[in-house]
Amino acid sequence: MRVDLSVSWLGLTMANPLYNASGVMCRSVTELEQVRHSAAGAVISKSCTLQPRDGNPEPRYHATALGSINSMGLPNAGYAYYRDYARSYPYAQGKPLFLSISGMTLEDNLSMLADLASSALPCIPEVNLSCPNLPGKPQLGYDPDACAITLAEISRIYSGPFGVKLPPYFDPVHFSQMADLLNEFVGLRFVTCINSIGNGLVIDPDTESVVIKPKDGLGGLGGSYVLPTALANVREFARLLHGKHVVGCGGINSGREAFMHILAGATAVQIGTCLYEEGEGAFARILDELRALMLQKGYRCLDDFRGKLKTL
Ligand code: RRO
Repeated sequence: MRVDLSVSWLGLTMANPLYNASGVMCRSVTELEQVRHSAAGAVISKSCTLQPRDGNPEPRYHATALGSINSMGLPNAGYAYYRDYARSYPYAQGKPLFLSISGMTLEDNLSMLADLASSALPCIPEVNLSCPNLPGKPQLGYDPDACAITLAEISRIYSGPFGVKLPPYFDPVHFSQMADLLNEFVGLRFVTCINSIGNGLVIDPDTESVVIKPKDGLGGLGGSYVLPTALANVREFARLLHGKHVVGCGGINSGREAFMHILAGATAVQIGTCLYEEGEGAFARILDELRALMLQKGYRCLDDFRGKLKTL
C-alpha cells in the first residue's frame, strides 16, 4: 500500500505536512536554505521586526530531557532581509514559503504587511501574536481587544490569505472567546497553535541557578513539556473555528506526536525544539515514522484520520 502524505490547503500543495516552527533554523538565509533542501514540506522564516534586532543577552536557549526554555528576544535580520529571501525563493519547486511577522507595534506590522501586499509574492504571512520574551511587553494574544483591533487593521490593508501564531490558552472560556473573535475575519485562513508556554522557569539544582540569562531565568517552554497543552489548543480551535485551518506546533519528537496533532485536527505541523536539537534530518525521520504508523493502521492519506480523535 502507498501512503500519501501530501496536504492541499490555502491553494497550495505540500508534499508532506511537516515544516519548521518559526524561530528554529530560519534566522539566516543559510538556515532557511537548510530547511528548503530538507525533507520538510514547507519553510517558515524567523519572526521579523521592521528593523533588525540582536535579541536578548545569552545564554538564551537551554534544552533539558523534557524540552527547552528560550528567551531569544526576537533576534532577526529585519523585514527587508526576509522579503528579499521571499523574492528570490523558487516557489515553482513546490515548497511553500511562510513569512513570520512580529512587529514591535501595530503600525510596524501594518507597514510590513502593506509592503508584502504590494510586492505580490506568493509567500503567506503568519502574524505572531504571542512572543513571550520581550521584557515589559505582554503577549498580544492574551489581550482580546488588542487582537480584535490588530486583526481588523490587518484585514483592512491585506487582502490575501494570512495566519496568526497564537499563545496557548488554558480555559474553555478563553478558547471560545478567541475563536469567536477569529471567526469574524475571512482573510484569516489559519491559526498556528501553540507558541511556547510563556514564562516558565527551569532550575539546575547542581548549580542552584536558572539556566538562561534574560528575565532572571523566565522563558518560553517548548518540547515534550508542552505536548498536551498544544494538542488541547489544536483540538479546541479545530472544533471552534469555521472554515479555517489549524497548524499544530508543540512537542513533536517523532511520527507519533505528528500523528496525534493531525488526529486532533491539525492540517500541517511544525517542529521546534526537536529540530533545534537534532537538525534538519529530523524531518525525514519523523516522516518515515509517520508513514510507518499510518501503514500499520491502514491509513492511506492524512484525511483518513485528520480530526477524527475519539472521546470516551
Ligand atoms: O524570539 C523569541 O524569543 C521568541 C519568539 Br519571537 C516567539 O514567538 N516564541 C518564542 O518562544 N521565542
